[in-house]
Amino acid sequence: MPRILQTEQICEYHDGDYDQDIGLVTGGLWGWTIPCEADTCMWVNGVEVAWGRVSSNTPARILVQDDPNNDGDPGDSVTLTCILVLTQQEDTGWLVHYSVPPTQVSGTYFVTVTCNHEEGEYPAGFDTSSTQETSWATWGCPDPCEPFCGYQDYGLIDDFGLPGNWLITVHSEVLECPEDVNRNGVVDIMDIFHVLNHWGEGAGIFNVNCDDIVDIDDVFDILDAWGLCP
Ligand SMILES: [Ca+2]
Ligand SMILES: [Ca+2]
Ligand SMILES: [Ca+2]
Repeated sequence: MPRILQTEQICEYHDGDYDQDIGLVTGGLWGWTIPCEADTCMWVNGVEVAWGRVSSNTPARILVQDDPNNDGDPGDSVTLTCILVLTQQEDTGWLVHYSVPPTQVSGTYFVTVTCNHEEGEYPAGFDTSSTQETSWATWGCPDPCEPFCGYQDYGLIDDFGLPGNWLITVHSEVLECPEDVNRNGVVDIMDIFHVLNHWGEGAGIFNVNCDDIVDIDDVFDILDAWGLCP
């Protein structure tokens, strides 16, 4: 049964205009990142990216990452989801939509795009007409799904003399009736069994109250919501 998702939110800092593109001068693997805020428990389910001058269908990755200390600095980010995508509509300014497996986020989180490209390519679409000082870059890490490998080479692009905003747009939604973890329309003992089977895990469908761990508090939330979903 499909999840019932409602109340969409969008996170973006750009103005929609593709003014420039950015890549590593020598080519190689790097990442570009924006922070987002989830006021409540949200599920990221899609990301739009505008690609710069890079060969068509270049493999890239889209990451959803938690910010453990919620300070908006991605040096300590923890990857929740990392999906392989191919670049499309390169150098057109079109924001290409990619579906992301629903990923639970709360507080500050990040969306990062990583790409290993050739010298002379510039995969990251960039809006230079203003800056929200929220666009980060990272390089020097070998794993495309772990682009911030322990406070390595990274920073706000404004600090590198490149003020502007990445052309990234993030879509997220609130999950209705989160206590119904098996999504069958009723909150009952089966949901408690599912939670018990995932005891001690972190973010995900079984973490009903959206804190750091699946534990007794999630069971209490299920008991409080007992019965049919609204
Ligand atoms: Ca942080
Ligand atoms: Ca249920
Ligand atoms: Ca919990």
